[in-house]
Amino acid sequence: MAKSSQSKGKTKHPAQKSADSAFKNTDSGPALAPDQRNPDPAVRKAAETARMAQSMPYNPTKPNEHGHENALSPVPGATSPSAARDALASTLSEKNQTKKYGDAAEPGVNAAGGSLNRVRADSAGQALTTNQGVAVSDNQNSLKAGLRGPALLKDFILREKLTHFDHERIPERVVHARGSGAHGFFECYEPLAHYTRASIFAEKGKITPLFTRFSTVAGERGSKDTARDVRGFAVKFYTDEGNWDLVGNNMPVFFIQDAMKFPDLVHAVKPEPHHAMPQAASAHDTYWDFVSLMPESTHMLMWQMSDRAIPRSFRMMQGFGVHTFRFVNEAGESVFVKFHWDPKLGTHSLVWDEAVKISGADPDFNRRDLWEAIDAGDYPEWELGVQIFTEEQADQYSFDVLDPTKIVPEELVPVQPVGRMVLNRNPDNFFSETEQVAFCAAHVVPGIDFTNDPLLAGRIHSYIDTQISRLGGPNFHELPINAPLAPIHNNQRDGMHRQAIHRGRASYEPNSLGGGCPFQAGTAGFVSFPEPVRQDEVRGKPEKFAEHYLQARLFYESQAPFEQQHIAAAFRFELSKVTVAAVRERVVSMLRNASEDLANNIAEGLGMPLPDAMPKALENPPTPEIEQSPRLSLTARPGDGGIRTRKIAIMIAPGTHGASAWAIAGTLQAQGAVVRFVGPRIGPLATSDGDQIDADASLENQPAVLFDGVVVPDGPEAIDILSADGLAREFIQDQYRHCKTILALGDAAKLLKKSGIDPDADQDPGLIIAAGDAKKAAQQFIKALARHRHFERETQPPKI
Ligand code: HDE
Repeated sequence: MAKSSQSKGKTKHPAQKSADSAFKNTDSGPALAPDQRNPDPAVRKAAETARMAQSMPYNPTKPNEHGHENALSPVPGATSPSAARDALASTLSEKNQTKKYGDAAEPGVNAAGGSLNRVRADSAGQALTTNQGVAVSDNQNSLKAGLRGPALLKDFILREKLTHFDHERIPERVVHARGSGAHGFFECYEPLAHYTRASIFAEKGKITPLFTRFSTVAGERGSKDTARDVRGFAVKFYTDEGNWDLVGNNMPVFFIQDAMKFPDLVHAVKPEPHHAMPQAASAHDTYWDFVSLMPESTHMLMWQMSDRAIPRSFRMMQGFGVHTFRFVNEAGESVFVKFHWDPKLGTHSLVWDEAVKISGADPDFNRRDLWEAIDAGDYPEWELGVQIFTEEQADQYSFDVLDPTKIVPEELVPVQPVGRMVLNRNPDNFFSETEQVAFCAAHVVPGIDFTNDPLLAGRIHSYIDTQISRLGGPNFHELPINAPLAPIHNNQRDGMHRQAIHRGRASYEPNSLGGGCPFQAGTAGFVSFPEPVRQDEVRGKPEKFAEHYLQARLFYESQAPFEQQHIAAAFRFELSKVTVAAVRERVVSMLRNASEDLANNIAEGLGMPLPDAMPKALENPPTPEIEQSPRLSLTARPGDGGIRTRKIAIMIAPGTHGASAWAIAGTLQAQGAVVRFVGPRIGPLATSDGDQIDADASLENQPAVLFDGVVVPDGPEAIDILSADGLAREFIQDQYRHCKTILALGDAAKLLKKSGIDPDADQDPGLIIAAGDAKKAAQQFIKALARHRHFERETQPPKI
């Protein structure tokens, strides 16, 4: 029951000239303020309100709104804190309490922000209820007039359930619709105060919670994970000075230079509008038509056609902030900065044939991999690195650092590690967390600022705008996954789905009736870097943006030979899917400006004459600083050399030598590999030594593409069975074609032969034929597996 604690104070103080009740009206009032000493709550509230208003006879910070110096160091807003809580209350009745409306807001607290704990839900031991909390007696039947009679309109339980269901879907992200996320933390290595006042870099060992979402760009929400595509790499840091979203990709450059072209790019790559095909693929006419008319895309196309576009795992790809940003320190000094994420496990990719097959065998391949690793306690980790350089240095480069189609080569500015990210908590609920998380390139914190990159400018607008339609209104920041840990206090009010219940009546600033709160923070808040702007308003690009090919060449020339082959093969595949020959020709003519070798290779592969090179926008390009950057090859980042979380198939059949199979499984598991016994069917299979092995996967349900390596233990009977099984042979062939490590023990060499592989072939460190000791063979296998792939095996076309 509600109880009233409101005093009925009747005492009229001699100094008071008006009736107590005069201060209980919500309109009009006496000329004189009430006496401060009157104990009547309404009168005291009025008295305190009057005092606050009087204490601010004018706006004392008004003069600070003018002039350059003031603009650089804004002052905190004026406040008149009140010791009397009631004075700032919306209502005196806030003292009454029930279980639902609880107590008055805690001083200075907006409970709509903060930890996820306040909204976690668990139904253990609970009965089913409606959304109104009414227990549901029967969740099987609708309410009917008789057992065979009509359903009744008054069945509010059925209607609530169906209505909610009818509205379960929300618009998917226009790009990056398919994604997977996880919680984790960032740990700062050393203070970076010299460069930035960003609080996450303030102290050695400082931990900042975060949520990261990886995504593909073109495919719809239910599309496959292994499409050839850029991967989004978006991190929301819940810093103690507000949320910082580093919304990057797994490639350090972008297709276009200006936000004006983004809708065109996305329309071109998405399924073609007349027949809505192809899904999650750039291999179609409109895409190649557009990019070949936009030669600044050439550099990004090299990355997109490289193995970077088909990562083995989200855990094994780099991330980049792409744009040049600014660090700003306490003194207001700024340097340019580029952000890099480097995975501890190294950078590893799939091969195309494998990616295509995985999209059928397991469209959730990358999502499953991330989830399983975290749940197994193998927390993925990345190092955050920064490239820091000054504006003066940037002016000397042959390229413009505001051009997002260019990198700053590591040879020019090394990457310094500044901290690490560990993802150690899977979400409880995909929709509430991964789907509702709203990243925004405009979310920066004091110490991090934008540059004039014209692509970034458009992003600063676009992300909030898109969330408003995706998440249904302007209050998406209050969704638990988006709410900062730092307190939120402002005068923004109302709108769809508002959660915060604001106390008090002053929702404007400056105010005196709310004690001046919330007041502007002055230099403690975000102060934009005062970059001078003294130019004509124009629609155009700086001259250096006109150079489109040098870094595309740099990337191609920096790749290992097998990577170059993969790039050529990817162009060949994509362009072979184009139906308009002139588009194909245009792409090749554009590529001639980046690499004659590549253009030739593609033209030959497509059976077309080499077209003339496309005229360049900049006839006399500058001399590039470097022509090779070994760090651009995936091979430069092998990782820690371990095999943790690598998936290994141990192929068994009735008659497998059990002791060998167990010995190998044990050795691999001890190194952290994920071992699966794959049989012709799942379930227990008798071994040759009188044991049983319970196959947890079958050749039917887990094809080769889902494994990093295969071991075939010995046992003549088993090998005969497997050799006669087309699926087993195909398994071995795919493992071989995809350059994975294969270990055949004893008789298992026969299965290799039956699969068309010459087991005597030397020069292939990934093909291990071992006679006896299974444990020793396992060690050899581990060493070979740590190389990820054995591309020396690869031929064009594939032998197997
Ligand atoms: Fe995005 N981008 N983008 N983008 N982007 C979106 O925001 C946009 C760009 C990136 O996991 C959208 O919430 C414009 C570059 C990622 O939720 C949208 C331009 C980079 C994600 C949007 C760009 C990115 C998005 C769609 C050019 C790498 C997924 C849904 C001016 C640095 C984040 C949404 C997540 C998502 C707009 C270019 C990365 C429409 C206008 C460059 C990782 O707001």
